[in-house]
Amino acid sequence: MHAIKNCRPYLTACLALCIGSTCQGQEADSRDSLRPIMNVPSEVSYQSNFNGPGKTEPKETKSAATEIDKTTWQPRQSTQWTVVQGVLQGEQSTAEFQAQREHHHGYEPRIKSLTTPREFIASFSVRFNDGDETSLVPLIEFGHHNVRLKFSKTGIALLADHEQVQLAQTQQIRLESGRWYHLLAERQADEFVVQFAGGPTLYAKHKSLAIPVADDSDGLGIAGTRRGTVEIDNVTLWSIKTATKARGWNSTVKTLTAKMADPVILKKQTKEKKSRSPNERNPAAAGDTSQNKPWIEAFFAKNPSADADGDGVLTKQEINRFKQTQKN
Ligand SMILES: [Ca+2]
Repeated sequence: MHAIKNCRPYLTACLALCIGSTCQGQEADSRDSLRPIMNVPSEVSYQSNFNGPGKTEPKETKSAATEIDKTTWQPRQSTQWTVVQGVLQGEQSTAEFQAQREHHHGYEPRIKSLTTPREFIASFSVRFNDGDETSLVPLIEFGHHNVRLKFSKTGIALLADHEQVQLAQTQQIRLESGRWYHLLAERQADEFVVQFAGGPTLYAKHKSLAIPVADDSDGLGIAGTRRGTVEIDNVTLWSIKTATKARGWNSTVKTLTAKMADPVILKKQTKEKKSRSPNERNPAAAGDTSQNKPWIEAFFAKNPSADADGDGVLTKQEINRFKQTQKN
């Protein structure tokens, strides 16, 4: 009732959107044809094509890798991210890091955007190169475990509420190594819609979508294939005019929901997830962390395995527990 696998209805919508522009199925054309269908943009909160400040050099201009801006992007699980040849590129963590860890090894490049509004319009390009698909990755999510697109060789599933429910899925596009996916995603309240350039569009409405993620991890997150690389490009994030819908949304959503499939319940929430303490879920609320205290950052560098929950942020609580286990 709250989900849809939608292919054909979108073609009509796409044709309508594409009137007046070229719609020859070319990738760039079809990327440019993506327009918000649910939300009305307010302000751009982030925009980059990773070509450097003020530069518009073509990708063929091979330049050395540069460091990423960590005020806007947060690598997870010590995976390695640089800006190279006009794209944001990620690979797995180092062998040294992986050898020290018992979990959250960083086998898949993972990154989180720190500038995604809670309600947003997000347009970007992403591709996954080489590596292996697992039951968890590759994925694109908005809010950690909140609403997630799981890519696989058989299709793409739209999962929500800690991956307990599948709200939509498509077999029209699948995980293909080296293929660029251009997409435009929108969330408002309990609704989420994502358009892939060239189709399809996936829509979902579920009460869990409206609940902010407890650990302040509400941003766009991307994880690649195991031991593969990820490239991200052409990112624009907008805040939206709240409680306002784009013109035509009422009829668009009717089209989108006409062939809605029922949600598929995948699993019950585990007790473990429920029982995590607020501090574990919210490093910022834990006070001193590797993000604001140089001594904790230094401790983290020497003892990466102290980051028990593997979220890339070391808290004082984690240090205390780590010291306790060292004594025992
Ligand atoms: Ca670029």
